[in-house]
Formats: sequence, structure tokens, C-alpha cells
Amino acid sequence: MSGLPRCARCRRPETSASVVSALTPAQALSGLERILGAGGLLSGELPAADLEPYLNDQRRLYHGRALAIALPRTEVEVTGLLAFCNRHHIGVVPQGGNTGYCGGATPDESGRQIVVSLSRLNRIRRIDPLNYSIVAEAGCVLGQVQRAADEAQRLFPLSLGSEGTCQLGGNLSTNAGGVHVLRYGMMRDLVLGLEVALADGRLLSSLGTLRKDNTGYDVKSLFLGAEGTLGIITAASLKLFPKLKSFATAFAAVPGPRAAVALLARLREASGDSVSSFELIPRIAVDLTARHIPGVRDPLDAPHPWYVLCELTSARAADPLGDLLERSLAGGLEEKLVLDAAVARNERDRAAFWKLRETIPEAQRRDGGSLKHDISVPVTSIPDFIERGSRWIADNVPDGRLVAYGHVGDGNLHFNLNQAPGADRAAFLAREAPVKRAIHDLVRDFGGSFSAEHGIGRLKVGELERYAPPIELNLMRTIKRALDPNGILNPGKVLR
Ligand code: FAD
Ligand code: 2HG
Ligand code: ZN
Repeated sequence: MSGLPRCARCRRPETSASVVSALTPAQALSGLERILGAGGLLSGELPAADLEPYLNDQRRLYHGRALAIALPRTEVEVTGLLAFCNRHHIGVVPQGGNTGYCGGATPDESGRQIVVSLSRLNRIRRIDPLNYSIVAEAGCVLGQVQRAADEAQRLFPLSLGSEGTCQLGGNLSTNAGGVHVLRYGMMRDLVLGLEVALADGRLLSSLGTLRKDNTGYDVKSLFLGAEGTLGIITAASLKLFPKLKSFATAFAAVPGPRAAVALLARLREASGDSVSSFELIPRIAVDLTARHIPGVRDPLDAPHPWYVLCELTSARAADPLGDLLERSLAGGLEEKLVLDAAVARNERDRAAFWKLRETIPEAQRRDGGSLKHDISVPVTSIPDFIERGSRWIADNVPDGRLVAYGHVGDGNLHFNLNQAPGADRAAFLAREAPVKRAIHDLVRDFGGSFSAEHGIGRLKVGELERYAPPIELNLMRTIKRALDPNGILNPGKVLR
């Protein structure tokens, strides 16, 4: 990658060879204005502060420029915009809530791409409680979809720390994970149908709500996790579940990851698979959140090396989940799988446990520079992976501290490092490449993935080239060429 041009501000290699349009910027803008109407396009005439939120990613890894920000109101406007951009070879970057971790929604530095914000396509089109399904537009904020389901006495189970901001289209396009995957699966598993604007301006309208439909290739699945490189998702039909009525939540100290994995297996058996979340949290994350996030405190009296936040849930109001959880934890105490535990007595306790967990990324950010690795290995291998990874970091990164936490029930860890107190931020961040290589190579040795739930975006294009089986990469490129022959859709993301 070293031979590629670098971004003037962040010095990262540019992966995007932007498509080049024969139109002048003024011609392109007036064509787009005709399609999107008054107020449908933000361009350089506005104060820079109005455009900035669309041009940076939330981790501040990338700083792009754009010819304009398009704000379509309907799927028809999205198709019109794509037909125009395809005809004139203008690169298009779909953007949802812009909470992605890999720079996928940020335009490149050329200033020739259009950012397409889906935020105005934000209607819940219909909800069918009997069919346990909902049809919602791509710009709906995830929390809005959850609330619509809740009001209909149903559950839409996808849940992420960013759910107040991220949008359905972004969730679908990153195949988001989060804290309920153990029970309900990833975003992909929750989809019944999609409506997608294709590069050439056609609309794939496949918003059926069937559970069973074996009619040829599963075309919609191509767009799930494609990060806007194969089409722009404008709406989706999704599965709903019975609304949850009982919860039992514990914050338990465990001697280490091995005990955590054993405890999870025991809880799943004992509860008839009612475990909906099982999150691993290291001591350092409790310290960081207590220090940086107002209102967070350690739920237990004495410090311990590791913790799990586990939650059992049921759609039956009278399910005795609390007793079951307490009995399992007591059994765990006897067998030394558990050292101590706090069980939520009310909704306030429960919210406090979850606040500690969900604010770990923010606490990491406030504490200084961090290097992030969104990895997964088989659940059984989690303890050995953590042991070997920790040893490597202790031996090789003296100015870093491991903050390894996450969705251990899915085998997914955020194997992150923060700069040690007093360390030089720039020198620590400069270690990114060798640290990433060592950790991702270790992940490969364990048969794991270097991107469990955050996707590829621009950040991990090189990693995909390094670790993906060549045949898979080749098939991906074939699909990309077939669906986007002019390369206008999110150029330089996922595939170079
Ligand atoms: P964006 O960031 O706007 O876009 C993401 C990608 O999707 C880009 O490539 C973009 O081009 C593409 N895209 C967006 N909309 C469309 C569309 N309509 N059609 C086609 N392509 C589109 N992620 C997890 O998986 N699990 C977590 O637990 C989790 N926790 C998080 C916690 C915090 C505090 C934060 C800040 C982020 C977290 N994330 C998590 C990451 C992020 O929220 C998810 O990746 C989310 O799905 C991104 O949605 P978005 O709307 O913000 O997408
Ligand atoms: C989470 O699980 C998110 O909190 C963010 O996926 C992880 O910041 C991270 O590394
Ligand atoms: Zn996560």
C-alpha cells in the first residue's frame, strides 16, 4: 500500500481511484438539482460547518470532500440520481447515521463524489403484527424501528450502542451485530426482503414478507453487508418477535475468559436458551468508564480481573428468570466460575449495568488514542486467543494497554488497545500497522475473522486482500463488475 497517494491530513494511503466524470461540477450540480428539487442538494455554497458532518467519519480516521450532499426524499429520487450519476460517471457514497467504524460512509479526498444521505427516507411503511413483520425505509433510525415494533407489542431485536443515531440502511449494509446476536442473529438474519436502487437506476423491489421462498438465488443477500458498493438500499421488510416481558440481568465477576465461556454454556442449558446477551468486560473497562462517564460506577464492592454482563429474557411476563439466574450464579460460585455478582433488582440497576457496557467505546475515546480490532474466533477458542494476544501485547507494546471486551457469546471481541497513561499519543498510534498485523495473523491462526461486525469500509480493504481466500475475492470482484460496471457505487470501499 505504500506506493499509493496519501490523504493530506491523516496521511493514510488512498484506496479510492475515483471515477472521473466528463461533466463540469456546475453541469453535474444542475443535473442533480433537477432530479432532487429545491432543498434536495447541499453544495459548496453553504458554510463549511453545515457540510462537515457528512465529510468525516465518527472515529475521525478520514476527512473527505464532496461535490455535494444529496438528500433524496423518495426511492424514485434515489433511482433518478443513480441513473444520472451512472450515465455521467459520478462516484456516489451512501450515508446513513454515519456511525460506521471503517470509514465506509465518508467520501474520498477528490471532491468529485456525491454523498447520498438517506436520512429523509424515514417512514415506517407498514407493520403486520400477525405476520411478525415490519417494512421500514432505510433512513429510519434503528431506535425508531425498535419503538414502532414495541408499540405493536412486538420486538425488533437488533440493538447497538449507536441505536439512537445509526440507520436501518447502515445496519443492513454493514450487517450489524450488537448485543442480541446470541439469541436473534446478525442483521442479515432479520431480513425478509429489500428494496434497492441499482447503479443503473433500476429499482429492485423485493419487499415481500415471506418466511419461505426458495425461488432461485437469494439476490437480496448480496446487498447485506455490501457497504453501499452494490446498490443503495431504500427500504427493508424485517422479522419481528414477541415483545419481551421479563428480564433478569447480572453483572458477575469471573476469574477469567475460560470461566466466562463455561458459565455461558451452563446458563444456556439451564435457561432453555433464554440468554439474549453475554458480554465480557475486563477490569480496565470498568475503571475507564467509572473515570470518564458521569454516573457510571463499579456495581461490585471489590475489584476483580474480569466480568460478564449477562441477560436472560422472555416474552412471558411471569417467567421466573430472576430465580433461575440467581441459582445458576450460585452454582457458578461453588464451582469457582463466578467470584461475585450483582443481580439487577429493578430497571434502574439494569440500565446502570448496560450503561457501563455501552459506554466503553466512549470511555476509550476520552482516555486517549486507541487501536481497535473487531475480531471473532470460535467461542471455545476465546480464552486461548486472549491469552496469546495479551502476551504478545505485553511483550511488544509497552506504551499500550489491552482493553479486550465484547460479545463473547458470539466469539466476537473488540480486542482494543489504549495508550498507557503518560504515553505519547502519536508514537502509540504509529504502531498501528505492526500491531494490526500481529493480531490479525493470530486471528487467522485461530480460524477467525478480522472483521466480525464492523465491516471493511475503507479501513480494512488491505486486510480483506490479505486474508480472504483468492476465489472469494475473485467472486466478489465479479459480482461488483456485474452490478456496478462503471464503478460509481462507493468507489474504493470493500474492494479497491
Ligand atoms: P453509516 O456509517 O452511515 O454507513 C455504513 C456503511 O453502510 C457505509 O459503507 C455506507 O456507505 C453504507 N450505507 C449506509 N446506508 C446505506 C444504504 N441505505 N444503502 C447502501 N449502503 C448504505 N456495530 C455493530 O455491528 N455492533 C455494535 O455493537 C456496534 N456498536 C457501536 C457503538 C457505538 C457507540 C458506535 C459509534 C458504533 C457502533 N457500531 C456497532 C458501528 C455502527 O453503528 C454500525 O456499523 C451501524 O450499522 C452503522 O449504521 P449507520 O447508519 O451509521 O451507517
Ligand atoms: C461495541 O460493541 C461496538 O461497543 C464498538 O461494537 C466497539 O469501539 C469498539 O471497538
Ligand atoms: Zn461490538
